[in-house]
Amino acid sequence: MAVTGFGVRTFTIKYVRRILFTTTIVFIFTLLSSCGGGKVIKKRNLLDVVQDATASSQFSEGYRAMFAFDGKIDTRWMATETTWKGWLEARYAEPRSFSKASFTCAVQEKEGVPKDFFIEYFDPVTNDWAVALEVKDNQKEKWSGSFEAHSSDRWRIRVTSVINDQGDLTISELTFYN
Ligand SMILES: [Ca+2]
Repeated sequence: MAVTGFGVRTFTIKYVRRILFTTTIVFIFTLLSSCGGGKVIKKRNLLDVVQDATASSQFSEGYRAMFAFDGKIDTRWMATETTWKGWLEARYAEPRSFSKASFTCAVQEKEGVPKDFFIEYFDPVTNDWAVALEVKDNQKEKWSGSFEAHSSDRWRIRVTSVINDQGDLTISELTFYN
């Protein structure tokens, strides 16, 4: 009897503990949801995601424009051979206000890394591209720069020369942000 009673008590305590644990989790989740914190973060992240990407050219299917916006350093966009210039555009679901840009090129000997380039946004008023920043003689594989904030759903980098022309124009990751 004593052993059975002990077994029932242990089982009951475990059961009550599980209910208490589940209730606490549900309570915390409800509390966070009512604050709206989680929803706001999710919405902001979705807006910052590049919806579509295009480029002046692509070397092959393995070097698509979208590969410069997938968050992976081992995938990249590359233009067609022998041009050493071109542009890479990010499109967003809604106009986004940005004041900074950065890129990373995971390549050897700075092959195909942008040297002279423009950061541009599409201006719906003039229906044309506008220059947010002009960069001359960049020598870094990991570049970042800031400029006066502009709002647009289309942002791009337009490159006119590369550091080492042994490789064609390429970018592993391009980011526009604030
Ligand atoms: Ca990538």
